[in-house]
Amino acid sequence: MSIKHNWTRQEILKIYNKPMMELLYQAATVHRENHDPNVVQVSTLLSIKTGGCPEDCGYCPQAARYHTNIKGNDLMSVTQVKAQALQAKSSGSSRVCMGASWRNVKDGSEFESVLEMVRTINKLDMEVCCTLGMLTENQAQRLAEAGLYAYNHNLDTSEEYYKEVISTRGYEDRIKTIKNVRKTNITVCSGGIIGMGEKLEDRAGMLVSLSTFNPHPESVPINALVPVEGTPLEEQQLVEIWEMIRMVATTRIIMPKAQVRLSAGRTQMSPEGQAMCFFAGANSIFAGNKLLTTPNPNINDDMRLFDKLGLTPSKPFINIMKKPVTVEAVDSKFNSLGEKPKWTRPKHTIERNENTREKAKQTKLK
Ligand code: SAM
Ligand code: DTB
Ligand code: SF4
Repeated sequence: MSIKHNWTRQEILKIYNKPMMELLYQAATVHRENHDPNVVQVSTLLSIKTGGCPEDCGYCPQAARYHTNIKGNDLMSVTQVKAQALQAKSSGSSRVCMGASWRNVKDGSEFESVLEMVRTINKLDMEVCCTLGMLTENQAQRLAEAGLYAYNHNLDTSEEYYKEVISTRGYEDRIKTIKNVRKTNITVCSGGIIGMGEKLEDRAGMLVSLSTFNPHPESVPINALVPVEGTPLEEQQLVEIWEMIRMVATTRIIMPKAQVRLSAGRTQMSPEGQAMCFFAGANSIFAGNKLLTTPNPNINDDMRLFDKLGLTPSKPFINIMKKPVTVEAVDSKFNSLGEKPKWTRPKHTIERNENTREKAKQTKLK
């Protein structure tokens, strides 16, 4: 089947709502036509800057305005990052994804350190991914020169439901950031979260936004909400495994070449449930005891599951893109522009977020 970039919500919902056995058969067929079904890519997350974020994302334990039990820290050093990357490599991981609790990247010494982290990990022959918030074209070019393999920036949900979860940043800016990444050789990693109280139409809406990008994102993380105490979404019901399977299968069918990543929420899933997600077309996971701030299955349990299912972790750089060449800082063609981009702040009121913020203020006063 040729790659399609004009999927509609109706078409996507029709796939999502198929009888389960039909859906699984179609997704597994598309998966085999486009990938080795016995190979799963393994990424390790590393929170290089944790907590204290100014944004109001209703799902996120790192938003400073809510009261969660996150121990924040300053930006990690390049040496610390190198040590963690080596550890990830020895446990079978082919990619390190560095996350920062930032609204957007700011030019300056911290960004220079991140560029050095990218150079360092690329030289270890691992794929390097970053998720640092909104990004200008110049910043994307500088990351590409340093040897970045992928940039993660999630749409999270549909444009309509996004407004009910986040008020401090706009959907358009997220799309703009992805387009800025596309102007470089960096691959795009973009997906979202299910289980935030959205309708099936919103899940389909998010998949419309992702699948109308041409080319499609090279990787699509599907997260199940991890409801964290103190966040506005703390009381959300856990996503049923069937919903995760349907979402993974639908993503696989409409974006056949993408790496579909079974992301947050795996501690809530049984080994059998995860196996069904792999059958439905998931071919990547986040491994390691921690995601950014919340628990993740133990790597030994993951490797035992791989053994039982006959799955092997993939080697780095076997997908679309070859290993990027790192340009050293002194040879860089792109200077820091000291930009101060005006990313939007919609600032509408989300009652759930406001109430949680108020509750947090009271708790902090006590
Ligand atoms: N600050 C940057 C940003 O927002 O783009 C990067 C880090 S942010 C934590 C990366 C992604 O993690 C979010 O876009 C969201 O999809 C996911 N995420 C955050 N908290 C989550 C949670 N509680 N459950 C599931 N996914 C979550
Ligand atoms: C993605 O889609 N999921 C990861 C990664 N990209 C950065 C993050 C999940 C975070 C889950 C909540 C936490 O651990 O803080
Ligand atoms: Fe900040 Fe990113 Fe969390 Fe939003 S998702 S609060 S931007 S760390």
